[in-house]
Amino acid sequence: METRVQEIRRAFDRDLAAASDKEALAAIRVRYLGRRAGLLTGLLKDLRELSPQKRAASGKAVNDLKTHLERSLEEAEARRRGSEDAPGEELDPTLPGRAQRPGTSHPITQVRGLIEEIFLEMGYALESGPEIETDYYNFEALNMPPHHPARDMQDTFYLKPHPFHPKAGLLLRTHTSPVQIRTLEKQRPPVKMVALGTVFRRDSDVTHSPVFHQVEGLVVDEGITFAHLKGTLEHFCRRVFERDLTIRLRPSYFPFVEPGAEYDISCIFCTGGCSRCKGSGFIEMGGAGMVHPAVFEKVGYDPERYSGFAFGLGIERIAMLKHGIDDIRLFYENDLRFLGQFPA
Ligand code: 2NM
Repeated sequence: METRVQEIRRAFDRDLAAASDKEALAAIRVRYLGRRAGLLTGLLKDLRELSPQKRAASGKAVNDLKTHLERSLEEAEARRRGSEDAPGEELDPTLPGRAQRPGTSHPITQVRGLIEEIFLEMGYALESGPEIETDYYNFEALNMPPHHPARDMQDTFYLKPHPFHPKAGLLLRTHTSPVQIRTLEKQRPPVKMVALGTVFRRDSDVTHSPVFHQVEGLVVDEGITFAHLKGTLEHFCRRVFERDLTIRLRPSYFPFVEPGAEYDISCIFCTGGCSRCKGSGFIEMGGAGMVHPAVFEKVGYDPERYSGFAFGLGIERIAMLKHGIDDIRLFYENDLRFLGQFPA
């Protein structure tokens, strides 16, 4: 009898070790503990046929086996349940996958790219320069001496001297015009360039950000006129807004141009008057003018021989008009509900 008990125990241990899933465990339970034909049930039946003395001797072995079978199976089943998904959390392979939404470039970057493309088509060179500038390049070379009142409109951020930039009076550029000055210095006419980049002003509301992006263009050669300027602005604005429109120039003042003007486009939202053009039929775009002789003197160009036009505009402003956005801060909040609306 004891031999039989040992055989069953060994066979059970072997079967249990080999059981890899729920079904295999269930089969083992039936095979060893099954009430009608289980191996243990068979042993218990045999036990009843023995004489009282033999029964007492073998009884303990059979009982120990019973405990072993029940405990081991119980444990194996518990381990098995633990490694399964909790009820209601089973993997459902029929569910659709989670979409991977590819990123896109920022709407300002997209509009910047479009503007670059348009000027490249017209034969302009793209130039760039530092965002930290000297007073000379940001103001003085542009005909704004130290106490010039025009500096008030471009209040900016000044850098304290630091071991890495010990020069006093460095500032964050308030426009990209310093790039025009640097280009005029390193080149001789004909000059035909645009500078696009980040600029900084102490200014903040729904249409003004202390950090924004600007485009400034400059063409210098013999015989450049105001007519060239107007034609250039008209072509550029038609291309960027993808529609027929007209340019309106209004006299204005910038220290670095003479004559100077602000330019508008005929309203791209209405034909007569709406809230975006405030009933005027025109939308402000930027400033422009003929390069001031004092600027030419600073870079060593003969103002009697050369003339040039220059213009500036804000990239955010173009993006807001193109997409009908009314709050500039949306561009800087990095909210994907906003940014996701500009697939590349
Ligand atoms: C503007 C408006 C008018 C401008 C002038 C120059 C330079 F350096 F050539 F003199 N660069 N940019 C200019 C002229 C910029 O933006 C509102």
